Amino acid sequence: MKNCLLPILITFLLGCQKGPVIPPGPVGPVPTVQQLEWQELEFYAFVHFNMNTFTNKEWGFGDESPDWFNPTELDCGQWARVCKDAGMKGIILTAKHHDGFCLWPSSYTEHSVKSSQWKEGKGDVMRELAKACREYDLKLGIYYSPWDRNHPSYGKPEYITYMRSQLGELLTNYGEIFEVWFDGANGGTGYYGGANEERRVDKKTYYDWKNTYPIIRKLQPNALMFSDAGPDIRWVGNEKGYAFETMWSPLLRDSVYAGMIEYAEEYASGQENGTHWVPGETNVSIRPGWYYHDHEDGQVKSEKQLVDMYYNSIGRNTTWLLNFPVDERGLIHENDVAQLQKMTAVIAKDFEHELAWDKKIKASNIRGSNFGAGNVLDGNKETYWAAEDDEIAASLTIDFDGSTTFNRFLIQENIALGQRIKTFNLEIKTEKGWEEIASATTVGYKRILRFPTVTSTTLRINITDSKACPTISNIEIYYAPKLIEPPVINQNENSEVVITASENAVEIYYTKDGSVPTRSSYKYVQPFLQNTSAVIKAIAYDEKSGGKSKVVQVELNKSSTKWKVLHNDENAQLTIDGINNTSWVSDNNKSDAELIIDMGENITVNGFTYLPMQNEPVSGIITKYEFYVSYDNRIWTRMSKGEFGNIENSPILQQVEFGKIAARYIKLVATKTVDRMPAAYAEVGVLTEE
Ligand code: FUL
Repeated sequence: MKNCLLPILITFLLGCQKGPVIPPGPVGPVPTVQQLEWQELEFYAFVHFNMNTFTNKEWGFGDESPDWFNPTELDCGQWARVCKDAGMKGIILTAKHHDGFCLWPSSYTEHSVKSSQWKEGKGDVMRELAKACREYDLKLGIYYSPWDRNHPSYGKPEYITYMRSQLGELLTNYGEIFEVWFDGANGGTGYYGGANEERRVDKKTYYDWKNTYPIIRKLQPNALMFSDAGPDIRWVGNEKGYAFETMWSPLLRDSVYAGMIEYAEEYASGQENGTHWVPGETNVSIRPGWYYHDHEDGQVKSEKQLVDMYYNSIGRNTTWLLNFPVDERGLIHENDVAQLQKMTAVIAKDFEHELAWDKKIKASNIRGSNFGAGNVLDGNKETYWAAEDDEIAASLTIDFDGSTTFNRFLIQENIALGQRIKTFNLEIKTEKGWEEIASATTVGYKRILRFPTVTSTTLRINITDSKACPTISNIEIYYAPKLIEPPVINQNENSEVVITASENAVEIYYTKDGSVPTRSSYKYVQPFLQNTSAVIKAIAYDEKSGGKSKVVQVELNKSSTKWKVLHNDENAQLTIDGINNTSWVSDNNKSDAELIIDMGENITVNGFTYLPMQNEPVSGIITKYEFYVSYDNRIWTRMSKGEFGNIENSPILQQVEFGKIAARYIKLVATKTVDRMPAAYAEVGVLTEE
């Protein structure tokens, strides 16, 4: 009798519990405790502030005088306040950039703040920032450039000792450090203590990372190290502010080294079969350059660009490291603060009301009652839904209990057990049955999908392929209000103004006299001729929602109409057409590496500008140049010779200043391009004194 009852009892209990309650085993590499905590920071700041701030460069050569470093109103408290208000969790400072100047009074070099006039050599930016971060409860990180264009020993074994000693100072004197950022740019020309030469290093072996990492670990066990190759956090392979659609945190780490050419293409998105947990970090600057240049005051990224970056970084399984080029005063510029605040306001609105938290949810499969579907809506990151071991495709269905309108979907895997999901899609119930509204690949720590607004009573999330049974810790659903983007104003080669709206549904109004456009201004219907100087301002209105965009404005200046590029190829004129999206590629002859412009009259110039090609596929970006002026197109005076720092990763407008000189002709000579292809130019111009 007893023996007969036992199997019945066991069957009954299992029936109630549905399957075993043991958690799924880990799949592939898993994060460390430190990596898990770091991932939750999500959003933190980069500050590029160093010698380049005062020399107006992106990369210094290493021969700069320490005296030039002299902020007038340095206030790290302002940086911390701005970051804290934006919901950022930490600040990483360029303690030493490629030019070797140190923001702290290092005992191992004279090339530091201690030799500057700032605070009579008694200042220490690292200390001021550490204090501000403590006050505002922010984490502190350091950027340390392994490449040092100032140090006499760079390239020799002694330099590694120097680098380690400096890291020792940074990692012991400023409290807890959360991230140590190693740049992949390594080796090249430099001052090197006066040698003025090119020094190449073997990026794989020179820094002896194998023995350098443990030193850092010992001094700061909780700090994570960043580089292309990790070991803890990896680069996303671009400086434009986006991670890839498919983003695996596992990486084939042993195949990667910092600065490898093929990294961006082959490794940046991680690998499904990656051997180590090395999650991505998306780094981008709020302006075109990493360092402050006053000519970029009007080029701070727009609200729309920043919002896109949020979704394309944090929404794609990476953290977001947003850079502020702190200015010569030592402050985050007002324009940058304003744009940052606009972005955070949009994001706050987008995620204001969560729509699924109190709704009914069921799963196609669960491994046991501890792993029920309700765990994804309970707001507790420790609990999660898991399917049975061999279920690599499964679905969750949310019943909204009435029609619900939404356009954002947020999902998180329980990454403590590894990243699993390979593909998933979303469907809503319609009168005709299930209709797919979005599909995507990886999830990881967090994935956010944006899609056109839909209304339905029911949402189904289908995990269509996974490395092992899915484990989901969180799902959130939102309705984000429409962001109406400002129109884009351009002038074509026939001097016609073309205004384009971001969406068909909106109407555009504009003015030509500098006044603010409203619905009573000119309504834009087609391109119009504008062959005199004018300030064009435009605005977009969405009749349906009643919303309007910000006002956008351009100054159309016809002063360059007297200009002519002296070249038989008609297309060479594209380099002075004022349109950034058109460019001219010189052909292979050596003489074509020269671009000569006749400005039509003598002009007093004090610099020149070069904008590399902006359209993909980009080629012929000039890295080294010479710039000449002439009265007669026969006798030329060289005004400048040099390199455009970081132009490969960041192909932005380059601005080079020199002493005032009157000239009618200018000549830009490309002596080296990034890919050794013929030089290409989007725009070339001159700087003139006001
Ligand atoms: C790059 C550097 O060369 C840039 O100057 C900047 O620091 C950026 C964050 O990383 O590799």
